[in-house]
Amino acid sequence: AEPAAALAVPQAGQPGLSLLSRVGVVDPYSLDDYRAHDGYRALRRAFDLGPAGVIREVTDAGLVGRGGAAFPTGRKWQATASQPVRQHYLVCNADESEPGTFKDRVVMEGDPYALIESMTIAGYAVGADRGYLYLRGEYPRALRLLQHAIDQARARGFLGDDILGQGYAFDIEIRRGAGAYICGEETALFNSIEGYRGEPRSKPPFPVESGLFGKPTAENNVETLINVLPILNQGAAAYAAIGTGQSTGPKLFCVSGNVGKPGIYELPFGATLGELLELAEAPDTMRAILLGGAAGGFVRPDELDIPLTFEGTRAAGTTLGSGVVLVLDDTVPLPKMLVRVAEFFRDESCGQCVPCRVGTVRQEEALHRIVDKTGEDAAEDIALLREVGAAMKDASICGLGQTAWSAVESAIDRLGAYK
Ligand code: L3W
Ligand code: SF4
Repeated sequence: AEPAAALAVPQAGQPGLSLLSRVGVVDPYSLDDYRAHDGYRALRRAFDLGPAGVIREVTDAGLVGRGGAAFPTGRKWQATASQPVRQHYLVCNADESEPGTFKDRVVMEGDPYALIESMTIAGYAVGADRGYLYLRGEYPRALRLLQHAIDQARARGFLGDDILGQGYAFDIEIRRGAGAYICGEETALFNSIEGYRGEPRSKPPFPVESGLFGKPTAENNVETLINVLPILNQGAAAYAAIGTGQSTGPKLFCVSGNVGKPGIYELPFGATLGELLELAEAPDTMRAILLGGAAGGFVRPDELDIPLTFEGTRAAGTTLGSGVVLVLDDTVPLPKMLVRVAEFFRDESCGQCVPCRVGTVRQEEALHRIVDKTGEDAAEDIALLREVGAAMKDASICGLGQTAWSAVESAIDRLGAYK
């Protein structure tokens, strides 16, 4: 049996600028219902603007990537569009696998046509005639809905050789992941689509220059892509007026753990962690909050004034990541949870580079020893963890190894774990 989709709680409250306004409202199987709720208005505007005009709007809106790294989307699209090689690709990263992240699933299951329309606009902007949607294998309901949406869109002229009679050809193919977290790393994802092992490539060259099948590729997260709809429908200025200078627009947060109301929350960038946790009914017994998922970091309950923006979390020495907010109360045994995080990274390391392949094993061993030796001095193992963590951070090829020690480090330094 498939688990039900997570609770969706629209909070942005800005008509036309909410990412979740159709979720739970439209019939996700109906193209007509989607069109009756503003669907395919943005694509028509995109055709009016032309590819360069779309990129200008996205750039002026200040949209940055929602997968965690916050790279400017307009810059990525411009860099892809300007490559002289003829074949360009658009890839949607829907391999949502960061522990605690479930926002893209809610969008794909509740508003699948929005993603298909967004990919079509992105493909048009970057000069791609083919898009790949790389979907987490454990999302069977999303697969069914998205495939249905693609088939319907194609049958009705919203995909295919001559979209809406505008002479633009674009089609989308879904590829399913097979359960490897590392395939969410953009270049491992390309390798997976190409039929190779899901191992990250060294960057540069960046995908905008040499991505899928060695061709210029724009790769974006689901949430990043669907932001293009309010940007084109309402205009870049209205969009950029939401949030802060460096983090514009609405943001989806995945709240889970020991809270009264877990689910997806949509807030304008700039709300504080405390405001979000009040909506989610976090308890007084809250002891720690994990921001950004397993690759993120812990903060304390006395740090609730941290603004939920990329720059605000960075200034506070933590990360927004992909929007994970996981709450732990006083019943959670933190040392055991850290062992679980370490097991996860050891399991999911692709093994390609030494710092990560060996470091994730050594990290897990040290954390096990600390748990097993309760009451004894953990100083020696903590020193080893720091040394191994620094090597992973500095010398790993990709983000997995570079962040495999982040949660443990923040637990030691911010929460005073093992004291
Ligand atoms: C052209 C340059 N393109 C960078 C592109 C690059 C990529 C994007 C970001 O993600 C994050 C981590 C965690 N010319 C470029 C350029 N690019 N320089 O910009 O690149 P990068 O390398 O900074 O990050 P990344 O390795 O793609 C790692 C976050 O992931 N994370 C996990 C998220 C999980 C999900 C999920 O489950 N859906 O998203 C956890 O926090 O923050 O920053 O496209 O090619 N000069
Ligand atoms: Fe593979 Fe880890 Fe190296 Fe990334 S850091 S390439 S996951 S071994």
